Amino acid sequence: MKAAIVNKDHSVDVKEMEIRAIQAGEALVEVSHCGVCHTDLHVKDGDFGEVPGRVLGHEGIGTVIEVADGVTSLKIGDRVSIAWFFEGCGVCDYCVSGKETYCRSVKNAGYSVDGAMAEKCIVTADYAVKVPEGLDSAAASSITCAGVTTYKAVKVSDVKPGQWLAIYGVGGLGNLALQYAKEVFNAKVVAIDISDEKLALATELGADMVINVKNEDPEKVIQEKLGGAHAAVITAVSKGAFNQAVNSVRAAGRVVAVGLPSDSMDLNIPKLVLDGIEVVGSLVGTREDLREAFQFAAEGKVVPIVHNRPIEDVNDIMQEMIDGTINGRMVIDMSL
Ligand code: 8ID
Ligand code: ZN
Repeated sequence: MKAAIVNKDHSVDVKEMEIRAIQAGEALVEVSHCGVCHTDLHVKDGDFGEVPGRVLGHEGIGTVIEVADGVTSLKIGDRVSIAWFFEGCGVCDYCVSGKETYCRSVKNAGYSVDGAMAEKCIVTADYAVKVPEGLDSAAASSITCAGVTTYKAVKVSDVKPGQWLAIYGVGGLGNLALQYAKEVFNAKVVAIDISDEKLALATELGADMVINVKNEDPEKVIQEKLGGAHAAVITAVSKGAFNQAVNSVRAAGRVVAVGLPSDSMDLNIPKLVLDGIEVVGSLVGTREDLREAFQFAAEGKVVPIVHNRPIEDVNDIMQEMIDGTINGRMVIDMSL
């Protein structure tokens, strides 16, 4: 089968490979779509460790074409997702207390196991979340990482209806953070980015205020105009945005870190203590979070902005992501 595979030199090749037979507990999925997430860039660059030979992709959607004997959670013909949270151990404290993405034995698609930028993908049947009817596969693909991650991050921010949420970065994740914040959590949103095109999209999607960091200081504007945001979600791949987010929330505000620049952020200790600021990381979402995130998209509350591309474009797409020219998400469509 054809697959997008990471090379030793951090490049990606689309080439033919053999896929092994499925084993107990597994299912074989014929992939139809897989979004390209900025995390795929971090993975291929070795930001979380070197993974030569790995098939990328964790925004996968496809149809089950084979199940191992004894599998009851999936059947042939089911439409399912292949997400970053690929499998947990199922028995540890994290797995049994609603924190399964933090399982210490977790497997991640397109990083520690082969992912969905391929014609076929093997999944652990009990962990492949079904896609609701009425949600098309390209849109579902964008929800499988960008959607669930930001839906969960807004949940973690604990922003209440009518309160202000600052969203740093309105890219593949951020545009969905904005939609979930507005349409599901009924928050007010100030969107911050470095690109006028992305901020124009944010305005179209209902942002109550937009700030281009290149023209204005978001900390100053948000403190002066809003008295500080109640919470912030950072999807920007930039240390600067993390520092600005801390300085743009009001006292007792919560800052949710989602973006993954390989960097450290500054955290002024007196500011942290005297203002009671909370800084918390948030990693994708559980299977239940993904079911919920899918459902809001199926109901049309959240509408992923997707552009379908052939798998051969994977390197071009990654370059476009670095250049910041993608509005929404580029989705590999295996039928192209
Ligand atoms: O579970 C998680 N925590 C998780 C899940 C999925 C993705 C984390 N991520 C991480 C990715 O690995 C990546 O580091 O979130 C980050 C964003 O992923 P993405 O949304 O897929 O990337 P993108 O489409 O390139 O969007 C990034 C946006 O940030 C803006 C860009 O203009 C773009 O709109 N941005 C940047 I880069 N620097 C900025 C800055 N200084 C900025 N916006 C504001 N200020
Ligand atoms: Zn992702």
